[in-house]
Amino acid sequence: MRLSRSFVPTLKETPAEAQIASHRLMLRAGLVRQTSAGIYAWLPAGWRVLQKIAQIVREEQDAAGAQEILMPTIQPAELWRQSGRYDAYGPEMLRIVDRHDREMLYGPTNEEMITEIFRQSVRSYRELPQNLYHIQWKFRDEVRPRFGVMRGREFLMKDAYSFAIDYPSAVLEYRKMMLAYMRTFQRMGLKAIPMQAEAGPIGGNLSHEFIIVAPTGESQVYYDAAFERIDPASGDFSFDSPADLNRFFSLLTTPYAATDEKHDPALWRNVAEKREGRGIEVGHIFYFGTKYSEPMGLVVAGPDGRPVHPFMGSYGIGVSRLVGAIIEASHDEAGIIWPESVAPWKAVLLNLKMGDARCDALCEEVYAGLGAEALYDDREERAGVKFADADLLGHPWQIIVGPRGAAAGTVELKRRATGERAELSVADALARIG
Ligand code: 5CA
Repeated sequence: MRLSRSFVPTLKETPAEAQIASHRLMLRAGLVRQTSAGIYAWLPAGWRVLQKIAQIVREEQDAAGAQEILMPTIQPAELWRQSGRYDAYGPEMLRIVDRHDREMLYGPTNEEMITEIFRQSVRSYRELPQNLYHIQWKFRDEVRPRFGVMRGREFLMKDAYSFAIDYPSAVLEYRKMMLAYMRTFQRMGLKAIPMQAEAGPIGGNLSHEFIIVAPTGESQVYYDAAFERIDPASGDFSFDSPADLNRFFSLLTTPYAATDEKHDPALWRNVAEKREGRGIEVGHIFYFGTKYSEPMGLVVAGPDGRPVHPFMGSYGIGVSRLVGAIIEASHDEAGIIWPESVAPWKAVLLNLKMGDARCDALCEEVYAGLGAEALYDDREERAGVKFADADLLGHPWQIIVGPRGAAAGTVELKRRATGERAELSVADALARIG
């Protein structure tokens, strides 16, 4: 993409309303703009990041055997009356009345709706287990939306829902999601720590939060460094092997990890390598058995012909929150430092002297060689402005073309994460970027 024709409205000044680095940087780098309290428009660079994150989430859900669907944002109140949550959910739910005076709501989550879909369609234990997910906008009228997309009112969530005929097979679905989550966050350059959690308004009796450690996290966390050595991407764990899933689960749940409320200094004393920090919750999973299938009358015929209420779980990832969380985990004074897997563009090409025939020609050659994952800063701007915007936007690679190099047929390649620079031929620079 040519920056001169793109909508990437960067800001030099720090927006006064932004309290934390990710919020400031998302506004300054032109990723998002707020349109109402806690509601954001995603601009081209931000939208590219959001889609890349969603795609990683999608690939790992698919690998775990979950199937993608898309449920509506608007739901009938009636479904929530059946589960008993309509009144319980309180003022966080955005309630709407249509022209026929029917009560509707903008979904904060979809347990009721997916249970209704299953109730219409599934009859026998032979059709289970199933896990269905979607990536869809949610609305929660948070009392205090803050920190930009980290605690928004409208936000993008991946939510998956599993159905099983009995407890052991429900637990396997839960453990598959744990493995999928660890792989998902690892691909985004994040170290996530699963922590036993309260189930809260989703309900149920088994629940884990996935926390990434960053200085601006909302809660204090304590954990054993053993987590940092777990490699979920190793070929040792297969979604098809219950033994692997159980072994992975025990690797994840044996080392000490706790949030402030649950922190036990007595247990902590026995941890060899202590780690402590602030945590951002990027995912939350729940097993809640028949909490929805029973009141909503979802039944299937069990192996012995008797009716059974399926055992359910739900599994959320904060897709839009992850954009902020990744920035919190990876930035410096100058701006964002994107992990390559989610960067809006893999490389930026800086033409330091637009209009100089050699610079322009060399840039066109490099730009053609880079393909679709490149942004070409072809604006009529000073070099200093281009350097600052490149660091702010956090592209993993910068290719800098100036008159001196252009005369010699070389470019400067800079790696954003380390600041390393090298003077290279075009071919070598392209090879290095890969
Ligand atoms: N139904 C369950 C699982 S699908 C559920 O809704 N879980 S949740 O409430 O924990 O939300 C899942 C994830 O969405 C959270 O872990 C968090 O990462 C993200 N999330 C929740 N509320 C917000 C919010 N206000 N803004 C941005 N992300 C949010």
